[in-house]
Amino acid sequence: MYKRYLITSALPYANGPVHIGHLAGVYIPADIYARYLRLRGCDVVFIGGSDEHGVPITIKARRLGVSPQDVVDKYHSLIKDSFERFGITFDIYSRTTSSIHHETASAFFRKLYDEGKFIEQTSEQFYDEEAGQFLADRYIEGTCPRCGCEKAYGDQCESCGSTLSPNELINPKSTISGSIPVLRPTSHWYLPLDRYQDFLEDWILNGHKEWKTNVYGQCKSWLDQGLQPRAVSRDLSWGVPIPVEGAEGKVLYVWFDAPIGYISNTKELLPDTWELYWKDRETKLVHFIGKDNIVFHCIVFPSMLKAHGDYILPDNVPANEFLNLEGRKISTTHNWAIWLHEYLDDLPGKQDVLRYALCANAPETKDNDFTWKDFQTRNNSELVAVLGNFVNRALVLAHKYFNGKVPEVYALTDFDREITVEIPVIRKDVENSIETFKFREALKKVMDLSRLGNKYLADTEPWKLAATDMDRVSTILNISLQITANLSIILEPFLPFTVTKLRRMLNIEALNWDRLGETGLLAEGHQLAVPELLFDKIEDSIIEAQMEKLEASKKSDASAAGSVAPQKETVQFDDFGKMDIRTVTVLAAERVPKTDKLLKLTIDTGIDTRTIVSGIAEFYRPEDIIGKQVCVLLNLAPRKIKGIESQGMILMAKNSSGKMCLVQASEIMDNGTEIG
Ligand code: B3M
Ligand code: ZN
Repeated sequence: MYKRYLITSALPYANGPVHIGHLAGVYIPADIYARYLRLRGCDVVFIGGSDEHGVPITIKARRLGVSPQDVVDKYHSLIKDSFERFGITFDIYSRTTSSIHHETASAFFRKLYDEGKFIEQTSEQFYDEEAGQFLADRYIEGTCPRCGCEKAYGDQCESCGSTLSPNELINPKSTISGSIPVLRPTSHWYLPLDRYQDFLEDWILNGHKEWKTNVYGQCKSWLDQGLQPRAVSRDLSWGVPIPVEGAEGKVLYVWFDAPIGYISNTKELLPDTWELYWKDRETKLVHFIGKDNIVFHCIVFPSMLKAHGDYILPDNVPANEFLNLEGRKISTTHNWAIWLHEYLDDLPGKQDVLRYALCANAPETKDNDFTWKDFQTRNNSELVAVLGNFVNRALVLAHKYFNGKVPEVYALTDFDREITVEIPVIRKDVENSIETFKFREALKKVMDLSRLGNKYLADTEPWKLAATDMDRVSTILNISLQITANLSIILEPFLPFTVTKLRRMLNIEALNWDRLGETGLLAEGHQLAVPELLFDKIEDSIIEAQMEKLEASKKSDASAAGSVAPQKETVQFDDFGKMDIRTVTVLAAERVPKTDKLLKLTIDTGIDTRTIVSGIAEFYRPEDIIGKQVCVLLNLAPRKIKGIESQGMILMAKNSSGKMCLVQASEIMDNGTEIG
């Protein structure tokens, strides 16, 4: 064993909530590992945090008309709270917008810069002259050269899935101003990964043959292709500013600063001793991540650490594959996910059921599928029928025959011995599995201990002996209860909430891992508490409700993907003629306080100046709309909205997924011009 352990788990982007895929792939395995090592008395630091930089966050902010800081503040607390409620035992969960992170990442860059570890290169990149800024690939939209979809992004077409580069787009347009971007030279710093090729080949391909095959294989394929320099800076205003003179308007590339977040968060947690965890060779560093992050954790970050020189390298990177949901890829954009905060509200008190189902079905060696049916079966046929049933029988019988006191052991039979010698064997197996990052195998063996208990009770049938041989009943129940006490140790890394309940029922304190295997954990005569059920059966109606919820999101997504609303009833010309629709100009605009969707607009109608409240704040910021000429239904009866009288309605095009845009005349007309 190592002297200390530094466990990191990928820092989720703070631009959306976390879902079951995150939990299964990263946080549950990392938490099991951390809890296990702590139980063994090891010195462990478990680091988590939010990744709060990067272009998608700025895009989300722009779309919502709020600042990137607002976006990350909201999701950082939501994510942090979800993890806490699932019992993920981070020693710290911090964030990359913290000042300590900005300082740490900045100093890291500066040291490499001063030592000449970067190369500087100039390239041509798209620039928005109207907005006065360089455009990240995501900010450029155009026609996909492969499938003709008109809404492809500069880095990817979501319609056909092709990876693109912005100069392949036909008719590229800036999504910030709508103008046509031009190419402009810009210079950036690159980490010359090719210089680390030999070191990486030796370190990974020769030195870490024990890594999981998916991880090792991905690294080998990157290395076989030959590594290229990678840019570590971006022209963007959101991120850690590049600490070099003349680099105004440039920030660290998010994948340069994010892994440094592991270091910053350790520093924040342990201001005086953090270096022991990052620089002492007797520390074992393990990164828990998903498979899309392998190259950054096995190739890029180790090269950064190597370039810096002072740091240890990861000992292992047990990356997982992906978890699908009911046969489809989990997707935030298509709302195909089980969000952790919603699960916690919909199925209160069932954290361990999900922890169990996700671990039992973890995508360790290949992509796996989560289904609600499997979740129900895992609960009903394994947690309830095996684990819960055994514990309940042992406790109920002890209450029935011995008033809830742990009974004495009389003569042991060969069968009793056969059963009890199994416990240390299971313990060894579980240790081996956890230490080699095979958590589903470990959990299976943990469940073998409750299967063993069930088998013991089924074979000895103490309830049949009560009339004839109370000494034997006493021995059998003592052994059964000792097994439940062993379960309270071995289950802890996996099902911590259940263990708390179990300990309460057994009326014992937490026991260390090294006690696991003993048959005298509960003293004879020890008073047990009243038994409760460890798990409840999950009825079909609960599962059906969750399935319906998913189906509903599928339907709304299908309509978003192109179907249009059917034509409304026929109206007569006179009906239409009653509507007074005109061109008007927006003079002023402001957000309506305490709402996400509403803007208060002051408009010049050509007749008068009036106020209209419009639900477009998700799509337009006040400054985007001031000065625009738009179309308004003038003679709509006035209505009070949030206490403001709205005199008319701005015309908007709205698709079935709720996206809206303004309707405008194709040329500027006088205000008050009638439309018909
Ligand atoms: N933010 C990427 C992801 O969620 C990411 C990981 C950073 S770990 C330093 O896939
Ligand atoms: Zn395409």
